[in-house]
Amino acid sequence: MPEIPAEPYPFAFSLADTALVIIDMQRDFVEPGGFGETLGNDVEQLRGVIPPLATVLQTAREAGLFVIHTREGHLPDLSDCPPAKLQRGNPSLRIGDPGPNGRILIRGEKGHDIIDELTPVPGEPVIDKPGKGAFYATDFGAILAAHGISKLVVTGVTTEVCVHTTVREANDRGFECLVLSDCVGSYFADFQRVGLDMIRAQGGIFGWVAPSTAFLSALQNLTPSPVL
Ligand code: TIU
Repeated sequence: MPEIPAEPYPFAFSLADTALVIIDMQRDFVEPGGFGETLGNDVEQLRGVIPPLATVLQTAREAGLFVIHTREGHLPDLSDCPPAKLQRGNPSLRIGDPGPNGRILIRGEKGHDIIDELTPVPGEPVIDKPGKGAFYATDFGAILAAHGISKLVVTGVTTEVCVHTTVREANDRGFECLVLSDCVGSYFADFQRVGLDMIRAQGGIFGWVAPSTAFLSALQNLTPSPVL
């Protein structure tokens, strides 16, 4: 079985049992005027994730790896948004309020959709989730099971919120998770560093961590070179 050099030790995977998971690469988190900015964050902190993640996505598609995307957001009537989440903090705009890209974090609005650089293609499921974790109140687990997936290569934003929550949910459900360090992003440099440390500590208590270059090399080795 191919292995990816990773911490705390190599991550074994195959094309058949592994999915690339892209978490919440939505305008609402990485572009100005969205949910992330209303919480007081500088969205520029996340934009460095886009180029390496676009390369990973393209290479995964070429290799035939199963790709699945998630989006955090709520129904227009907010019936799936707990009052605690709606009221939390002191945002400049609340979930459902009108913003420059439509209503904040509402399904169907421009701000809720995935950024142009990472637009899903047919065959790549998009999981709409009301919470931070991809498993909560979604078909994510059922879709992975239907495809025979037991290993997740996890990317997206933010490292300490939706990426961590999803990795912890996946870990408790028996999945093995490799987090690509340059393809996950945080609004806070310290959280990025410590968030990755938390995953790989204690012999990989929640999973593995590797740079995208290690994953790309492993994928390219699986793909036969064209005969000239
Ligand atoms: N605020 C923050 O860091 N993240 C979120 O609210 N959602 C996700 O991480 N997707």
